[in-house]
Amino acid sequence: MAILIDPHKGGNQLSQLLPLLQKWPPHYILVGGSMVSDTTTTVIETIRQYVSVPVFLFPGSAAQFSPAADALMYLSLISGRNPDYLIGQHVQSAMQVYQTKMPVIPVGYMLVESGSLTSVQYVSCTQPIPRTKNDIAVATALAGQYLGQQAIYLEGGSGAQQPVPLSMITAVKQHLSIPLIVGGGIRTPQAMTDAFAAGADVVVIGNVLEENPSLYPQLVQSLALL
Ligand code: 1GP
Repeated sequence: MAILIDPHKGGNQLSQLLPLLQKWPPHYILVGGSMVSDTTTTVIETIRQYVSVPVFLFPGSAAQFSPAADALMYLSLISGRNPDYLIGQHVQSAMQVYQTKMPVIPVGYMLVESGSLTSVQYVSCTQPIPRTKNDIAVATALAGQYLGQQAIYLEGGSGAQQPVPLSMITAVKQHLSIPLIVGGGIRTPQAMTDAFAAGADVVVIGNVLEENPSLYPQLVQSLALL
C-alpha cells in the first residue's frame, strides 16, 4: 500500500494522519498532485519526522521537483497524446535530476475513464482510456513496458468517482512483467483488497485519507487479512 500526500492540501488532516502512519508504516509514501505547491520539501521533511519508508515524488509537473525525496517517479502519460506530458516536462526537470543525482523510476502513467472529468485529465488535456476497453489498456501498458518503463500506473484520477475496473487490472497484470500500480477513487478497505486480488502490486490511497484519516487503521487491518 502506498499513501499519496498532496502538499497543496496538507493542513489538519496531515497532522492526524502522520501519527497513524508512524504506528503502521505503509510500504511507500508518494508526494505530489495536480497543482504546484511551494510546500513540497517542507511536507517531505515533516513526513520524515514520523516515518522512514521511501518517499517518492509523484509530480504533476516539472515545477514540483524537490531534492528532499528518495526518488522521482518520472511519469510519462502514455494513455494521452500530449507531448508535454510524454517528454516536455521531463526535459524541463532533467538538469535538476542530474545535479541532485535523484534516483529516477520511469513509470508509464495511464489515465482510465472514471465517471467524471478528473483534475489530471483537465490539466493534462488528454483523453482517458475508456473503462470498457481492456484491450487498449493492455496494448498501452505493453507499449510502455517495451519502451523501458519500470512500472505501469493505472490511474482513475485523484478523487475518481469509480476506481479502475478490476477486469482491466487483471487483464493488464496478466500481460506485464513489470510492477503494476493502481490508484484513484479507492475509498474502502474492500476496494483496496479487491484491487490487490485483481493483480495490483501497489495500491495508492489519497483523497479518502485526506477526508478521513481515521480510516487508515481499517485499511491496515484489511491488508493483514489479505
Ligand atoms: C491519485 O491515484 C492517486 O493520483 C490516488 O487517488 O486520491 O482518489 O485516492 P485518490
